[in-house]
Amino acid sequence: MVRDLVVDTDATELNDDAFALYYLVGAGRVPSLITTVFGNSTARVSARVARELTHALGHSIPVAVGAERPLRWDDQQREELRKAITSLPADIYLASLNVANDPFWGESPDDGPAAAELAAFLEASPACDVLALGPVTNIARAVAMLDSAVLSRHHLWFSGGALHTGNVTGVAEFNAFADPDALRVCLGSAWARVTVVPLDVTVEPRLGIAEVERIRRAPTPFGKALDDLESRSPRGAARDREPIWDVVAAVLLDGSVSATVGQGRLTVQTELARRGSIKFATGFDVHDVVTAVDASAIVLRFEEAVS
Ligand SMILES: [Ca+2]
Repeated sequence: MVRDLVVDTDATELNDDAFALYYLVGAGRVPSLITTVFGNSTARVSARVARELTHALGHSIPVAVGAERPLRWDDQQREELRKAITSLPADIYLASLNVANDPFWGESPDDGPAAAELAAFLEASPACDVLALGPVTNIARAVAMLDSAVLSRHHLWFSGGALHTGNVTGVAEFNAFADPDALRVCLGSAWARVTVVPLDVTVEPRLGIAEVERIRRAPTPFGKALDDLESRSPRGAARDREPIWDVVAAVLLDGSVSATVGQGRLTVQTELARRGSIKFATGFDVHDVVTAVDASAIVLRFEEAVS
């Protein structure tokens, strides 16, 4: 039986989420539903990107707009978080959480219906992989609408968290930092399995210069899009492109490349000082955490699927 797939994403034009969507469709693992969330941009922008991208690939996949803000978002939360973010170094990537981003901190539109649509899909599906590529706000909301018996048929994959070094603060990765309360809900729910693919491994595979030069010449929608990106935003002769973070989780979910996985229990900190930091305790069989990957096998598999 082919398992269903839902992708929850904060895609922007040709970022790593978009790469992951190109990969999944190219690999024949077409999502039945895409839900979008704030993070790299707004949930609404991500939905537009996901629609355009999947149309370009010849698929008409339902795309539902989701949360524009984290789960816990009262005045006090917002002001404390804004203060904490203001004190971070200026070169930290904060995307929609940047304090200069009015739509996020001010009066942005209401959340879309993604959580309810995800819950309805999971209710009906016999077995589904839910691939979380952004903050997990929509998924936490969907979890709250479902019985344990429904959740226990499904597998959650989360691209994010950092076991050692974060990319927003010294301890926190972006997706975990953006909504640690939602991540706590998701980690504590009755999924058949939860697999976490942390920053520690998602930073490893990189598209080298040779791969980029080959892929951009491929007569595929991704090849054309990458060629366009290369023309608009050149890397400079001696640099590869950035890591392909979310692609790593997508490739591992696909099962064609294996990885080293540790069993244990993951917990996430929600208080401001250590917001989004995760701790992994071994000796439990609660969560699977990917601790090592074959970076070149992942890049090769990606290239095959999108070329
Ligand atoms: Ca993402």
